[in-house]
Amino acid sequence: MDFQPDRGGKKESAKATMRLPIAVAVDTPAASEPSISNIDTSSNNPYKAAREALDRDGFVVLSASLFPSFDLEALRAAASHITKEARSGTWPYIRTLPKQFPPWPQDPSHGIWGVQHLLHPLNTGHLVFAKSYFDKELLKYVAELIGCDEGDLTMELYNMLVRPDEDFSLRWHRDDITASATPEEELERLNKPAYHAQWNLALYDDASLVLIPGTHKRARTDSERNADPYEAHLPGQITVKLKAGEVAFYNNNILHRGVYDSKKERMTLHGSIGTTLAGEERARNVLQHGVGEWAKEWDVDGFEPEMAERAKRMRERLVELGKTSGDVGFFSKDE
Ligand SMILES: O=C(O)CCC(=O)C(=O)O
Ligand SMILES: [Fe+2]
Repeated sequence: MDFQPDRGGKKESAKATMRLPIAVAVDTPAASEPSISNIDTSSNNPYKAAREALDRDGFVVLSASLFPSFDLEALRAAASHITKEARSGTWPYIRTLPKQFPPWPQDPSHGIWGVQHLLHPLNTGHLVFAKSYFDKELLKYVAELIGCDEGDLTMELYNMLVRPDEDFSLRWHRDDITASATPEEELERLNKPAYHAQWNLALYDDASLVLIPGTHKRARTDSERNADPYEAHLPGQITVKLKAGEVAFYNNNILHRGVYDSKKERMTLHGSIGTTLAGEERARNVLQHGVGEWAKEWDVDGFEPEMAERAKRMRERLVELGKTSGDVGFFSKDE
């Protein structure tokens, strides 16, 4: 993880420009800026350290050494296979350019930036992906980061973010709070528990995720609110630089964007897990991706027994969420 110094927004309002001395102060890394957290095996209690960093900064990077059972080689092979199918139109669950949010048309002719539903039983590599999604060690972090028992964990999403064929970026956003939300509306959601753990597991080095630490706990400033949606440099932003095998957990309502380089291989597993404590708070964010449709038919054939048990229970909680929440619609259907 490197600090990426801010160069100031070009679209600041007159009001924001008047506060220039403060904006200049942000240019020099200040003591109040969150430290970049990279947790590894040298931590006495890496679970607690990860939770503290996530609560404080809204994201945390965990070293590959904390997940010895991840098989990068097998994951890369399965990832390449499904990506090839996705680009050729054989795998219908894709994120297509230039759309940012679901639903995505199933036509890959303008290129893709994501492959959806890695755990779908029709994906020939689904067991390889399941091994990483239901990994015992990963789930221990997930429960600690959410602040719930492992018995409360709910299966959500396992997708993959891939290199687009042309440079492409996502606008600044929070995953489940609209850009038009008032500061009060932003705070109403941000003051509640996150109720999920979302992560990026990089299979190749990845520097695509850009975020502003601390924005998971506060409303946007005037300059963030008034900035161009694709503003390249907002005060305090950092680029999350992951080496292959590293995992970044982040609160998906942190202010963030994706900036994608078509010349650089990207295969980053993008997962989320929820909790029964959330009630229906997560329903739209998860079910809008269509996971409910196949998860209810899914069995855990081929899983080793202990993992099958965990997976079955987590799957049941997802199916239950689908039943109780009914039609959830989409977060931002046309964007
Ligand atoms: O590319 C990334 O890591 C971020 C993706 C993202 O923000 C999203 O899918 O909402
Ligand atoms: Fe996002």
